[in-house]
Amino acid sequence: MELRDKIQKRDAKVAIIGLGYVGLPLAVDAAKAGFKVTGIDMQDSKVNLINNGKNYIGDVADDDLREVVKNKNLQAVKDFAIIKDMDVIVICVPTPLNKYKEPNISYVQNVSKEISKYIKKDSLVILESTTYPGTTEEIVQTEIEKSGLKAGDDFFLVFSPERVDPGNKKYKTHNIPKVIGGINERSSELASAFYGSFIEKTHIVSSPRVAEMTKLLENIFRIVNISMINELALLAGKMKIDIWEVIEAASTKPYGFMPFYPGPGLGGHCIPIDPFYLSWKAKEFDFYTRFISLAGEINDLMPHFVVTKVISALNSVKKSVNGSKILVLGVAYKKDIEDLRESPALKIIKDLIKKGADFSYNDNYVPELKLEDKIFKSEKFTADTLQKADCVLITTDHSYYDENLIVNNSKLIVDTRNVIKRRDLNNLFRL
Ligand code: SAJ
Repeated sequence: MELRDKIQKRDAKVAIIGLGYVGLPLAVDAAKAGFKVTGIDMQDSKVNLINNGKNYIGDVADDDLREVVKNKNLQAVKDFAIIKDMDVIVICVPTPLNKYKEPNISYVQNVSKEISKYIKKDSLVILESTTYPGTTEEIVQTEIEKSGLKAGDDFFLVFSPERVDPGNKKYKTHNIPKVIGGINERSSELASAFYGSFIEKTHIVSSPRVAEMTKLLENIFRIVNISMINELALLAGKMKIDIWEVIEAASTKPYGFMPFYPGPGLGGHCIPIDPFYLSWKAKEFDFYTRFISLAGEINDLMPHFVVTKVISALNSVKKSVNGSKILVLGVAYKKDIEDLRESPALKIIKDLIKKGADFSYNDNYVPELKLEDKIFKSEKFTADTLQKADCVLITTDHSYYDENLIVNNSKLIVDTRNVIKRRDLNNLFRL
């Protein structure tokens, strides 16, 4: 098997299409494993940064990127023509939703068309972008077979879901098992040989659809459980029960329980997005995925609920949002990362500004914030900054937030992330 030998010997030339938070870590890891990797991205900025050894993804080590660029194991281009020399082609482009929460599969479609123009015989194509079951065969295979090559014989085709947990210090590309679903056994074996050269474990399933569904199950599991705990948090609040204490107690159960935590809403580029790829596809089968829809509704409500919490907090000291100085602590969608995508903090901030709040924020991971047509700069996290605010709203639990500093210097605190563990404060309003 020529391609298999090339992979074993690291002679296979690898193209990674889409150099974002999935594609760049993968490109660097494959390059570190000894493959000659060419990243393809439509953005000049990304291509230039990479070719100058400049990193822009938090989960990639600057030195690693610099090293593989310096030793010429990684380069970036914009032009798809390079595909004609490639043996392994991995698609890591976005699969977003449009404003009606319907899949926008155009990036995958367009890239598949480009690959079809240049693909050579006996190459391996892998789709990593999270999508609905059927995409690999209905979109990628259909487009690439327009080249005249037959999937499974003339080229090999696999779906292998990306599994990236931004900011996770323990689980990186190399130690997160890789699920692989090929359109035939040879496809799966080749993908397993490729990933197996820099990922500790691979897990082969019987088809791309199983692999596509696996990824969706992982993320639907999260969105449903996060929305469930958000709903219980709303109820517990009304019942004057501390939901955080309840979760801590339930977590003592050594089996059959996994803690999820209430929050200001659901951010990130995966959990609020991916499940709606399945609910959309399900309609083709006259099937309505009610858990996903309900989860989406509850999570979408949380930012509004947080704004009402701020209103209640200010009301308790006879103040209105209008004209009050509100300091938001944390705008990233989760702790200790810089990513703003779908961040619930942004929805909350826009609503507060619309209500007349005098808004400022601190987020050491996000030095400046562009909202509508204004640019805000992150304030220093100091006693002075806290004292100036009429109300401090904690929306992201970055590790650097010091509970005592906040408690000792804030007039009012709305805490959506259980940063303030003390329960004896009458100026503290919590989820
Ligand atoms: N969140 C809660 N309560 C929780 C957990 C999360 O409110 O108990 C919120 C977070 O604050 C965040 C959002 O949900 O706004 C999503 O958080 P997440 O922990 O699911 O992390 P993501 O979206 O950055 O990455 C996830 C991966 N994370 C984990 O498994 C912990 C994983 O689900 C996927 O590998 C990845 O998305 C992906 O690429 O799909």
